[in-house]
Amino acid sequence: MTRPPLDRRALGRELTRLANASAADLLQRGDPPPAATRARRIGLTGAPGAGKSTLAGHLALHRARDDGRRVGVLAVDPSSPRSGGAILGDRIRMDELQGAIDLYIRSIGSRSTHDGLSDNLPEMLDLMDAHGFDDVVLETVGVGQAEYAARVQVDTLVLVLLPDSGDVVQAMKAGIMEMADVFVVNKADLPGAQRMATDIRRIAALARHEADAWRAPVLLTSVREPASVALLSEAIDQHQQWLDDGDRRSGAVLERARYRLRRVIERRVAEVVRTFDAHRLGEPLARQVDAVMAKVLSLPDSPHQETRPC
Ligand SMILES: Nc1nc2c(ncn2[C@@H]2O[C@H](COP(=O)(O)OP(=O)(O)OP(=O)(O)O)[C@@H](O)[C@H]2O)c(=O)[nH]1
Ligand SMILES: [Mg+2]
Repeated sequence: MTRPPLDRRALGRELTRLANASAADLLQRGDPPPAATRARRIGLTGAPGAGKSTLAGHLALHRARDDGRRVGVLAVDPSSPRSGGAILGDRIRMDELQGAIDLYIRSIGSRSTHDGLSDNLPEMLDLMDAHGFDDVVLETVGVGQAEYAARVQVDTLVLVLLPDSGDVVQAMKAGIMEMADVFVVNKADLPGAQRMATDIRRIAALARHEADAWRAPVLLTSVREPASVALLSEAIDQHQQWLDDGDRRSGAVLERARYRLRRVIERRVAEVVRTFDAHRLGEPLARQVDAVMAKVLSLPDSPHQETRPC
């Protein structure tokens, strides 16, 4: 392999810059359109405390160490001290290994978005591609619209559920069951895991499938059982293979591009409206829209202060 070594400092610096960039900054950067996605994008989503960070860490470690892949983990941290602590704890243990294997872990704030994802995640994922990652594992907390946003960004979405919780009912209500490519009943060392897996299999069997459709497997995982993490990794590879076999990636790529375009426009408009002159709010609506759109297109003088989380 002739891949250049991972430049962690440069990557860290660029991710920080992106994490702090407003929509106006992004538009002004004038990045070229991204080349074809290279890394396999794996999403882990689920309720707070489901064990996503721990599982993401172990999955990444397995793929980097046993499969010799360059793996990055981006954990979108909804700024809760709990998740921050957990991912940090994992990182400290993994740092010891990071010299020997190609593993990079980074937690990023969710900033102003309400969808549980970082604003500039598409750009961050492109950056990971540019740094030669084979896999990017993305952790997002399942709140509200987070699943759709996560669904769009990744190739394989893993839904992480806790045994004996109301997670399945919640997921069904939110329509997430249909979005998942792999179901995981995590913390399978706790009671109730097997029964929950059986319930999910029953629910999943009710869904109608085309003959060649992907059937989401239901797995039991626990950090105390390394073989369970290896099985999850295999299931992810099988799903990726299924995507390749049927040339099924192109639709998702277009959907991703549309989502990104919509998000940057929405954010840019929000930036301008936030600082729109209060005196003008009494004017006819069409005039206000004209004024806002003119500003949207002209791009601002001081984009940074406009996007602090509100
Ligand atoms: N028993 C058991 N506990 C686990 C397992 N995996 C994680 N935990 C514990 O569950 C707690 C939450 O783990 P996290 O990995 O931080 O969960 P998370 O889903 O990332 O949490 P948020 O990011 O806050 O939503 C921690 O105390 C972990 O030690 C497991 O397989 N079994
Ligand atoms: Mg977490």
